[in-house]
Amino acid sequence: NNSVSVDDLKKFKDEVLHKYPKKVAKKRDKAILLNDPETPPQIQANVRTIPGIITQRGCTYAGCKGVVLGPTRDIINITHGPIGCGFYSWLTRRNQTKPETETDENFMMYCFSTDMQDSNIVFGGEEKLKQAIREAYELFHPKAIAIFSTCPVGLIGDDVHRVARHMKEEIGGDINIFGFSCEGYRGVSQSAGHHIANNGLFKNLIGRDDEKRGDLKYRVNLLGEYNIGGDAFELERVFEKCGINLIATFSGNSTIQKFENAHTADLNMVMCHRSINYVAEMMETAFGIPWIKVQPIGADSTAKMLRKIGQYFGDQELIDKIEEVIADEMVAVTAAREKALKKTNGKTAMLFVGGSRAHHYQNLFEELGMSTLSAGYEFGHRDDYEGRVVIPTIQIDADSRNIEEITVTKDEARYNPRKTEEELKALEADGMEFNGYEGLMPQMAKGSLVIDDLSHYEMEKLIELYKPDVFCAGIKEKFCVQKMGVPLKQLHSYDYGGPYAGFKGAINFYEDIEMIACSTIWKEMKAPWESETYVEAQYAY
Ligand code: CFM
Ligand code: HCA
Repeated sequence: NNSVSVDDLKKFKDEVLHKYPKKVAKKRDKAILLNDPETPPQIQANVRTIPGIITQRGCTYAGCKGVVLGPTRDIINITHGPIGCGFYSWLTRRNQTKPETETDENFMMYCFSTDMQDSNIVFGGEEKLKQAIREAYELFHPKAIAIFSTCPVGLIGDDVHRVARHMKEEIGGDINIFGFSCEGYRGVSQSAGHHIANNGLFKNLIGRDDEKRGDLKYRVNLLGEYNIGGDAFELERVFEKCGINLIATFSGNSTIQKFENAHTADLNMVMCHRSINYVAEMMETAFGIPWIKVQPIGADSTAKMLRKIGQYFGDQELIDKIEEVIADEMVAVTAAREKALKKTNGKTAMLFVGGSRAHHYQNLFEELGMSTLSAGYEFGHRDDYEGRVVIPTIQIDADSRNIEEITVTKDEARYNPRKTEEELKALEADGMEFNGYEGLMPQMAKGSLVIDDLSHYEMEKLIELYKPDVFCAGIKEKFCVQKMGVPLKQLHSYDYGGPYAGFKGAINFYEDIEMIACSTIWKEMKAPWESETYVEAQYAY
């Protein structure tokens, strides 16, 4: 049985909720739901985690420094704070990068921190920060330096923006220095850090280089793709094969130059909406670049993304080329899928990750004939769960972009998660065709269990009751789950594998899931010495 019945949910909720204090139980109750894809129930999301519950979430500094700015190789990222924040965010997120020449700058393997001490906390750390910037500049002569605030910086009131302005003046020349007030305690999760990072990208980098657009056709940006395990490399390969020109990826395998040029693109494609939708909206407003939502996780949805691009540009030559590429790539994909399907078909999965992958990776499981019994985000917002309206993008003549062409109604349509019948009619009257909803709940089966900000205790209960064939989460969950006899696939770091995006990525995923979800080793959880008869037999003679 691949869905959870109302009775099952009741059983799960009874078991879990009665252990919590009354107030906590009341709050958690609103974050645990049975799905209905037609009319998704309202979920509690993006609210404060209950202290002590053992959440999977990260902090605002992680969302800003680690997630959004981290993958850009030629900015020196200085963590202003005690050494722990810098050290624990040093190369842990598997965002890869590939400098184009041997002399291209790449600072990603370094960890820059002001290493604040007691005296800096008491007397202020701005002088130490200035000194760190001088030192970094003298050693590397970078084009840009970014400063990231950790919790104590906000608490003692160091002004990183003032320091940035001061040092820009002191160093002079073209250097770009800017700060982020991304103290870990801001907001309720890393999601606040994404927003702060998006604002900083827009203010300090995007659109600074007004290079003429040349004769390059089909210019696109890919937003919300961070090159984990080489995903962006695979997507770059696919775009190139189709003749689509990728101006910038935000921010996998990116450079300052790419951001500065990003405003010359004709179209923005948004992959992880949660972490980068603010940039998409700001670029649409300021430069008139429309955006579309894409999901290049899964071979079928990668093909769908390419077709959307073809349709957007409406050029028959491009459309034909895209079909040719899809047909070519699908040969190997289909062979790998058929091989894996023999074993994976009918198996079950659970996904509790971040703010978009718990949704997108369901595509790959569907392709493997596997159903998702339960899923949820760590920090997704209600629209990520309940779905956003899918409306076609307006086509704008690339040379006459202006703000007026973007109607307010259209922006609102994207932001308001669900619509009433009247609102939908009004949209249609405005000339917009309603194409359903895009989000986790609209895609999941009726009766599947949706849980926001899953606690450790709830995770253990889920596994005990439903024993999925594979559980997808992160490093904090991995070994606890595996000790319960269920394989855990990390959907953050890919367990050091990948890429999983695009066509080749799908093939990698099929192979990896077949290997871990269909292995019989998980039934051998009892060590030989735990079985009395075995021990006795060994010592009997
Ligand atoms: Fe977007 Fe991401 Fe995710 Fe995310 Fe993240 Fe990540 Fe993630 Mo880890 S940006 S929301 S804050 S897809 S780091 S690359 S894997 S939790 S699901
Ligand atoms: C973060 C980064 C993280 C952590 C992954 C994990 C990532 O939240 O700061 O817990 O395994 O993808 O590296 O989400």
